[in-house]
Amino acid sequence: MGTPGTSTRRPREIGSFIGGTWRDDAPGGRLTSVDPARGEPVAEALLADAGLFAEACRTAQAAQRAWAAVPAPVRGRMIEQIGRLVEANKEALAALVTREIGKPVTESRGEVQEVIDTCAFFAGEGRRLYGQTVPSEMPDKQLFTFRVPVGVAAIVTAGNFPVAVPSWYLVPALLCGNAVVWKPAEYTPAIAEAFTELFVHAGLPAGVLGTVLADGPTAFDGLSTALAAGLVDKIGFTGSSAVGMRIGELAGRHLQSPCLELGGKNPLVVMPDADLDLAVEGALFSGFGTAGQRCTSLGTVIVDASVHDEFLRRFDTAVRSAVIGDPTREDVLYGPMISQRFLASFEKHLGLIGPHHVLHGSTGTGRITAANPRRGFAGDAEAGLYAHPTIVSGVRGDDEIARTETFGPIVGVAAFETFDEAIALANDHGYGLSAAIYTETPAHAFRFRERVSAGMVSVNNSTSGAEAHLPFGGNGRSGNGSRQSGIWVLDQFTRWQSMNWDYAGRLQKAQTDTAVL
Ligand code: UN1
Repeated sequence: MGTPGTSTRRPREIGSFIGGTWRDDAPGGRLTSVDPARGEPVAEALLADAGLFAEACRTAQAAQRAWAAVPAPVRGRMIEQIGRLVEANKEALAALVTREIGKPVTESRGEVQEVIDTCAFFAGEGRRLYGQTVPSEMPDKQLFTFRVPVGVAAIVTAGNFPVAVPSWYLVPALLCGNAVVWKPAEYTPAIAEAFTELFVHAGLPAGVLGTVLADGPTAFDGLSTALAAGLVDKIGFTGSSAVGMRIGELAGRHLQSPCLELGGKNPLVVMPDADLDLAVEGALFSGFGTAGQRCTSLGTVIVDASVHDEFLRRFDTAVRSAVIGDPTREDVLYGPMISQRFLASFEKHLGLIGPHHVLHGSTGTGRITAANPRRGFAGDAEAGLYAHPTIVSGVRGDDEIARTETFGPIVGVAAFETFDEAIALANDHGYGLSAAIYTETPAHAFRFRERVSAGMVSVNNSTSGAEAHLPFGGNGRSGNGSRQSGIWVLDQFTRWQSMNWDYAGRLQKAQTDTAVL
């Protein structure tokens, strides 16, 4: 018998999905996912080992050829059907995202909507997937280009966007005629199962999509084995820059170029002519929304010295009055950290606060508990993994806190005197994902766009909130220049093949038989 108030019910077990069936073995051990707002178990992941990962890749490879032979418009119809199913289950899927990772339900709905939008975009792409006809330098000869699927795509995603970011890979990869092995975050087994089921119910042939629950090091070993055996043709990875670098090295040894979407230290510049209330709203959302657990979360606000104190005063007021707590409420700015690991990592980053910094935004730092309370808190502080919001002012360019991704509800504020200083603060951390500027002057906005090293630039909008049909990705430590979403991701999941067709009836040699006028 359990102690009073403790549930003895075992959570549901979820294994990997390989070749059209759910496995019930756990060669890599077990892991319980926990509702981070309530501390209750959600599901138990039956983890795979490296061998099972490689087996999933082999199964995918065997299924890929037949899938590639399905006409692209028909594959597009399948994507359309996946989108329809996701839409019909939007509320349930959003509720599950909220339950397993603590994302506020309004944002979970937005995340599911992003999946629907991605499906809508790529369903139509099935009828385009254009190649080209290209003129030849020789007479009686025609050149063509075709997009060819790469083969098997191994996709490894993080748990902070457990359905939207996977959809950015899975949907275009499948549309292009690839088979996919997806390794979701091992601490989101219930979401991974539900998401996989939606793809399967749309009618995807067995083996074309495999889902492997494994921890990071095991997946890395599995990937290594599968690459050596020629079972993987493209890796897609969203996660930390440190792991991304290791994946890049591994892929490079097999002459592969992975699609890497990594960390960020995203700046938001406030010019003297900015609408300060709008800038505060943007900083609040991108700094503290989802508890700062996005790769596009705001890192440092870089404020013109003439408006610095006023901006800080308003930002502090906004953060203090924001509702933090139970993610099932419609009004919370943010809920708990995704898991104990995310909370612990965030708390470690609080050590980056130095003696010259000043804290704002809250009455405490670290975890919100009864002993370390926060005014206006709306949740079960003892059971949930809630963290105080923290604003740190007095940040300088060479501070660790200005250069390190913190992945939690902490935002730095730095002052600048000249535009060059603002650009240096915005760039010198080495990441290059997303950057925002608040200004009423078009010239400032365009100069910023030109000089900031970021894959995505916002003017008078926050650093987060990408749209499903714009290129997504970063430079420097944020990635390897690959881009996701929209038509640009097609270059990740297809390779260009050219064909030349000579109807001259004699051998024409390029460069030699070229007519010179
Ligand atoms: C991520 O955090 O990995 O731009 C992606 C955004 C989201 C995607 C973030 N739609 O905020």
